[in-house]
Amino acid sequence: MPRTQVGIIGAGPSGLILARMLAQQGIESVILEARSREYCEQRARAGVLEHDAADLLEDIGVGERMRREGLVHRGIFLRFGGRDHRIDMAELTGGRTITVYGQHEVIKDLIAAAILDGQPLSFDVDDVSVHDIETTAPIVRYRENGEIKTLECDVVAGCDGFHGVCRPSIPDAAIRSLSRVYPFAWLGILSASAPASDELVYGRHDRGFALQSMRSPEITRLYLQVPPDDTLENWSDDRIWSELNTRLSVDGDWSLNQGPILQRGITPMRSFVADPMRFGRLFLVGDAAHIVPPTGAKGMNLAIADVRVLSSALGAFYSRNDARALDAYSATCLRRIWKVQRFSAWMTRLLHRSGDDPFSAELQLAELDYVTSSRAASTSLAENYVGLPFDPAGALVS
Ligand code: RFL
Ligand code: PHB
Repeated sequence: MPRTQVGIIGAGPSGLILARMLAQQGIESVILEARSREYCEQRARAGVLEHDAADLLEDIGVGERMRREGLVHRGIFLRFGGRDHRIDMAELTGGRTITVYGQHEVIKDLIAAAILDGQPLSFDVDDVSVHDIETTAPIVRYRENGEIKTLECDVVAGCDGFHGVCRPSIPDAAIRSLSRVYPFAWLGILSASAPASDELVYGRHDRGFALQSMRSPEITRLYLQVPPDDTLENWSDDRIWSELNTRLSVDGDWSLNQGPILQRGITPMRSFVADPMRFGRLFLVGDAAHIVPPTGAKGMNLAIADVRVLSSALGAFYSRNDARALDAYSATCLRRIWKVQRFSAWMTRLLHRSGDDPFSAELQLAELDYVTSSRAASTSLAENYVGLPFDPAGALVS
C-alpha cells in the first residue's frame, strides 16, 4: 500500500502551508484536494494578513510576490455618524502592520512553489474518506481518475475546511461543537475600480454595516450587511452601489469609485469551534475546526496559527519521538482561537445592526465613541487586528 508520513486533506491555506513547513523539516506528506487547481486559485476569499502571518509566508519562501504586490496598511478607519476615525495600528502596536493580499494570490504562490519542489499534490480527487484514525496507521481512501486508491499514513491532517469530511469522521461523543449563528449575512462584490480610500473603511450605519476593502490599486472589494436569507436576485448593480454609498457616506465630498462588478456572492456569518481538534491520529486544522465571522479578518490568519503549532509538534514527534506537543495541539490552538473568537464577535457586535432596539443602538454608539477616543481601547483593537503575537512560550509545550 502506498504510504506517507502525513496525509493532508485539502489544498487551502492550511494544507498547502502545512505541507511546506513539514517538507522544510524533512517530513513527507501527500495533499489530496477535491477541486481543480483553477478553482482553488480563483476562489475569492480573505484579503488581510496579520503582521506575523505575512512574515511567516516570507520565512517559508513564498513571500516574494506578496512583498512586491501586497499593500502594507498601518491603520484602518471606523466610519460612523458621518465621520471617520482612524485607528493608527502601527503607532499603537510598536510598528506592526497588516498586508492586504488576496487569499487566492497566496494560494497561487503556494501551489506554484509546491509543484516546483515536487510536493505530492493531487487535485480533482473524489470520495475522500479517512479510516482507522484511532490506530497508529490511519488510512485515507479516495478516487483519482476513476480509480480507487488507498494511502497509509502516520497522521492525517484534516485541512478540508468547514464542509469537509474529516470533522464528521470523528464520533459525535468524542467532540463538542460550539456555535453561534448571526441574524445577518455579507453580500460581497469585487469592483473594477480604484479604492476611494487607501486604507480599509469599516462603516456603521443605521441601515447596517458596510466595508470598503481592496485587492490592488485598481480593484475594490466591498461588503454589505444583508438579511441572512437574502439572495443576489434582490440586488441589482444600482441597488448595491446606492446602498454602499448611503452606508459609507461621510461629511465632505467622498464617494465610492464605481466600476463593473467582477464577482458577487452572499456569505452567511457564523462562529464555530470544535473541541478537541484531534481524535487519535486525525488533527483538524483551520476552518475544519473553527469559523469566525469575517468582521475581524481572522479566518486565514487563524488557520496559519494552527499550522504553526502542528508543524512544530510534528517536528518534535519525528525528530525526537516526543509526542507531548502533539498531545497539547488542541489545547494550545484553542487558547488563541477563543481569543480570536472573542475579538471577531466583538467587532461584529460593534458594527452591525441587529434589531430595532434603540437602547442597543445607543450602547453601540457609545462603544464606538469609547474605542475611538480612548488610547487604551484603540490599542486593544489594534493589537488584535494586527494579530496577537505568536509566542512559542505561550504554547503549552514548547
Ligand atoms: P479552506 O480555504 O476552506 O480550504 C479547504 C480545502 O479543502 C478542500 N476540500 C476537500 N479536499 C478533499 N476532500 C474533501 N472531501 C474536501 N472538502 C473540502 C476544499 O476544496 C478547499 O480547497 O480552509 P483552510 O485552508 O482552513 O483556510 C481557511 C480560510 O480559507 C478561511 O478562514 C478564510 O477565507 C476566511 N476569510 C477571511 N480570513 C482572513 O484571515 N481574512 C479575511 O479578510 C477573510 N475574509 C474569509 C473572508 C472568508 C470568506 N468566505 C467566503 C468564507 C471573506 C469571505 C467572504
Ligand atoms: C477583504 O478584503 O476581503 C476583507 C477585509 C476585511 C475584513 C473582511 C474581508 O474584515
